[in-house]
Amino acid sequence: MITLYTHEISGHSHRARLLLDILGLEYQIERVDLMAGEHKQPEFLTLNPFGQVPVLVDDEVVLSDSTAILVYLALRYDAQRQWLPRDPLQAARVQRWLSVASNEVVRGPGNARLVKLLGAGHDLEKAQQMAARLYTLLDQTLEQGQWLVGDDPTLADIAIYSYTAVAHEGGVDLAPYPNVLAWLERVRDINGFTEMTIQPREEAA
Ligand SMILES: N[C@@H](CCC(=O)N[C@@H](CS)C(=O)NCC(=O)O)C(=O)O
Repeated sequence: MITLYTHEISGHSHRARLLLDILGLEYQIERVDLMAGEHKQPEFLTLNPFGQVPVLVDDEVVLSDSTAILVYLALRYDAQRQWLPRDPLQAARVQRWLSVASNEVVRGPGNARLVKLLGAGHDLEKAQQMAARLYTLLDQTLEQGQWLVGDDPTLADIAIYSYTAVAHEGGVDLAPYPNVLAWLERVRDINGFTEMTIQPREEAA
């Protein structure tokens, strides 16, 4: 059985959850109370010494880092290799966007959202400027095609989606980026898609 340790406010966690849902995998959610500091307690640190969600447990496998989890799930459970293509150049292009998801997305829209939602001590103006630069480039990329890499959605789209969908929560307006807005809708149309704002499963039950 797969278990995903998450918190509902976490865009990193949503990436992992989104792929689990799209692949139609059975899994359970273990909510980690970030506000209560549960992620820094010894029990959780044995799963991820960095003290961060998400963490995926799949039988004997314990894996942290959202993009690492995406790669693992795609290689293990997507026999068609749609989500992480076999072609070396396409795979490298997907990796390029996974790096953007771990860097520019976090430092831009991610940090702006943390300031606005939780009062985190990041420089809001700088984060919003980084977001504007990121979405200008993303908009240009999406002028060339429907998806970030190739003709079908890949891990690249999943990894960039989660924080982009809630960019407004960090005061980042996506109206100037029509290609990004249209792409968000295309991601929402993928079979199995689930939005980040849904209740954690144990509370919804
Ligand atoms: N590189 C990690 C970053 C994960 C991350 O920053 N998670 C946040 C929640 S969105 C967290 O757990 N923060 C708590 C902390 O860093 O203390 C990933 O991609 O999963």
